[in-house]
Amino acid sequence: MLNGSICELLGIDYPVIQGGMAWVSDAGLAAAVSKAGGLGVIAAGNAPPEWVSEQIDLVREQTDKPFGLNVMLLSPNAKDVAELACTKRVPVVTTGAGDPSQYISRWKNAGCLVAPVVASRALAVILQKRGVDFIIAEGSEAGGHIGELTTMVLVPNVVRSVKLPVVAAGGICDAQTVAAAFCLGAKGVQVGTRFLLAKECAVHEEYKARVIKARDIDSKVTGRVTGHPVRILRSPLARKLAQVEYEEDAVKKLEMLGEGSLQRAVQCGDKESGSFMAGQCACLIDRIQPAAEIIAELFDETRLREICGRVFKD
Ligand code: TUI
Repeated sequence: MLNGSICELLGIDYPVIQGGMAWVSDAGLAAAVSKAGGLGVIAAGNAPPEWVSEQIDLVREQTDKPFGLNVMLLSPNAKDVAELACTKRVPVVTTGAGDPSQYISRWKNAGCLVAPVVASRALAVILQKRGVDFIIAEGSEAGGHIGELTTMVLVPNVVRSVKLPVVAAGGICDAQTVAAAFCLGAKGVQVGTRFLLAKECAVHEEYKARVIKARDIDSKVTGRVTGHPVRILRSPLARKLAQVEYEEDAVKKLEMLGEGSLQRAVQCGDKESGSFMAGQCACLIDRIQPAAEIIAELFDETRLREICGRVFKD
């Protein structure tokens, strides 16, 4: 059940891609997810190519299974990391936070599968023409940098607009939301926030504690005036960001507050000035588990049958 085109295309057992979360998605998490039958993804974020190269080698030391590399297009290192994907023959490249058009032919010539994250129908249509292999449509329930549209609207709109398989992202964290994504026409899911609570995820224990205790109203979108809105959990930093948003020189002030804030949350659990990025679904999850157990729960066949059975009975 549910293991169609995406599994065959990627050579994986479950149609789940681990979100490429900057500072979070390292070789340890990616290898755990790939070993468990999903697609583990290393996030380059703003990191230099040397660090990314090391992480690729570390994944390959731990597993022969396919894995991905997420290229964050706003990074000053994006170009070098994009080239690294070719030289290291990374099986799958995902992208975020921009239009990857300029890199696609290089990646395809190097034999990579290419899956951009999009936040709008228009970019999905353009990237289909450029020859990507599938599309990841990420709704604004997601954590980190987000677009305007919700998963509920974006996913079916992209599904009806392209011929390629579509993977749904944003708000997907359990069997119920996996079933919902497939109802919207997706052929797979990308999951970020739930993997923050994987045993193999090396974020600071304070970060995990905050995700565990998050309520629905603890999710905030900051930095809208910069043109790069970011969803984070409520914190002193979130409050400061909201305060300066409409002040003079807001963009500069927001940049200064944001600088290094994700790293401080991930590595130090900095309660004052850390940026704890997480999706809205943080309020739906509350347990640290091995990645393999998370994947088993996402695709719990009995549970999925029960959920879908209920949809058609009522
Ligand atoms: O990229 C993400 N999530 C991220 S990136 C990130 S690092 C960062 N930190 C602060 C500010 C900005 C980035 C943290 N979380 N998700 C994928 C995603 N892509 N969400 C939205 C988009 C997107 C937005 C606009 C993709 C394409 C796009 O196109 C605009 C264009 O250039 O056509």
